[in-house]
Amino acid sequence: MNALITSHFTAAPTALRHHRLQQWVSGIAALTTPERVLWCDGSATEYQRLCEEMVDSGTLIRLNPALRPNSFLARSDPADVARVEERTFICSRLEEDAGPTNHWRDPAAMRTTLNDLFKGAMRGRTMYVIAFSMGPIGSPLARIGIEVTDSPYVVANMHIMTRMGAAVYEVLGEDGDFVPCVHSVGVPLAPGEPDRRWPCNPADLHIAHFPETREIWSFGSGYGGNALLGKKCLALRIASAMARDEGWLAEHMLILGAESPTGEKTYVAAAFPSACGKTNFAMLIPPPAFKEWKITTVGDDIAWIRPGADGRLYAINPEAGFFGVAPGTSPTTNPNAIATLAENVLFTNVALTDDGDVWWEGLTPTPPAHLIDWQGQDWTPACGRKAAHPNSRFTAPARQCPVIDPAWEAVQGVPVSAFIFGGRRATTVPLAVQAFNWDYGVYHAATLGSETTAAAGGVQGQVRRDPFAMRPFCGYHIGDYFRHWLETGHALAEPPQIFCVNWFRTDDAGAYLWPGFGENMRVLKWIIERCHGRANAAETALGWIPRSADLDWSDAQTEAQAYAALSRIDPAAWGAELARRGEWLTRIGAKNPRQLALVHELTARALGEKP
Ligand code: SAT
Ligand code: MN
Repeated sequence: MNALITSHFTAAPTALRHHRLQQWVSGIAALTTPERVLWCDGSATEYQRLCEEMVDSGTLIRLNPALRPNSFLARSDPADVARVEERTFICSRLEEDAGPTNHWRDPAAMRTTLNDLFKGAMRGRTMYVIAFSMGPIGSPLARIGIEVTDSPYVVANMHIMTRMGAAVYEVLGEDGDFVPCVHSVGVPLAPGEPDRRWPCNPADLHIAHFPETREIWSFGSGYGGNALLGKKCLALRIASAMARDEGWLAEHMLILGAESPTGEKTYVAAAFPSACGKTNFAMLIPPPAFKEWKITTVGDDIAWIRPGADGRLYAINPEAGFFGVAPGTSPTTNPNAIATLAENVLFTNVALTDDGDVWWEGLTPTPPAHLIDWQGQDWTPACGRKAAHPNSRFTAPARQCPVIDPAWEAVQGVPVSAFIFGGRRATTVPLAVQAFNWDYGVYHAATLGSETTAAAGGVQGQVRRDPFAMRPFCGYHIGDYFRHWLETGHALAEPPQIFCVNWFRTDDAGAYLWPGFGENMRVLKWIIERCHGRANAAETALGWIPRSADLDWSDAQTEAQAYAALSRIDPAAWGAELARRGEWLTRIGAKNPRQLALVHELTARALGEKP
């Protein structure tokens, strides 16, 4: 290896004592031939230096420090704006271990492909070494990853999204375990060749996971979950495989705390597909009639959950920041997110205002008269284009959230009383249902459907099955995952209650029937009361559904009539829904647990359908 080795450490990192890590980094450098290797220390000084370098190179624009201190805007290549599921691979030894929801590749063949792609891939660039902890440092639930990357944008994001640098090397010691994560934008530079603002190589995009050897290799994209490998790649795909083997759960869930007027604290974890408002729900502000309730945020995207000695489940948020969808986030929809974004934020693909701040669709009711759009073009309200990309994002430190839960970094996690599953469904699915028991809940979650959105990279309005909101994120066979969920719940003395919600039901004209946002508190209160055995509900074929009288409508704008439409179980619609669910369960094949087929049959019979 001829690369120059440097570091932002003032003293040598203890990593220099971790022989296996040294060897591994040397090996990657020998393969990718960067100009230099830089060991990151995770300090604020390092972050500043990286951001300044990126401002100089044109990758970042510094926002007006008077309006948005220490914040920057990045504009990606228009061909690199979202996670790419078609190019995301699970490389388990056996194809049947990846299952029907994953793109499988033979690990040996993938290694050959990756070897070719990564050979010399970092030429002319710096290879950064990032030691990061998913989970509070020192938590028994935390895991360490080492990402090597040739993207300074990735390093800056990892500074916000993870705990990284010096403290992680201390935990790692001389022979601690880590998940190796290799990332390159896939654009080597010839000597003297000028760099692009956002180098990427979509034609050769590969996001490869080796669940058996617990490795991640990502090539060709600098964006979000494709490149910040601690997030979807480690904390969900690889962690789900670890969790299966070690008896815990790695889930695509927000975690929130709710303190009742009497001071009783309840935590719930909720799974929704990408871009269904998880961040908004996690930071919910109750309506005025509920002002005695306090909602606090533990996490907005990922939960690692483990059985405790008391037979309950305990959850941590493995992340340290929010990588949230910007469009639609406003002082009305999510004031807590807006407050979180006051300073120290990296924005990606939002619009730039004339006074050097950011704007996106929905931020203000009236757009500014002039903007520079996410592609760097002049923009006016009449131009017919979106100013911000629909999947534009903010990367912000979680500690800046005004309602961050006091226990959000508790090393043992917080106790989970309820799981909530929700999709985006214009019809069919009622506002709220409580599953009869664990198996019914797992059935509902396993057959969860959601209409795809442009932000999630899909076709608008098509229902796709997204079991547990984990379809793109489960690192092994989804049927085995369902079995793991059933077994985990059966072993608990006090399993959480399971609920399904749908904030997105519309009337025939396509208008939302439910106001959502803070009003979701009415449903959340019912859920919490149900967990404590205090609220009523009606038994239906799907589970326990709140009657209008079971919900707290204090100062509500929603009419009881609207609630009838929101909670209606339409037999024709459910006939079609059950047929789709049946097809889906069949697609999962022999690994689908028998209990789920049985619950499907019981549900169909209860609805008066032939299963
Ligand atoms: O880009 S990410 O994968 O992190 C966000 C998402 O699509 O859920
Ligand atoms: Mn997500």
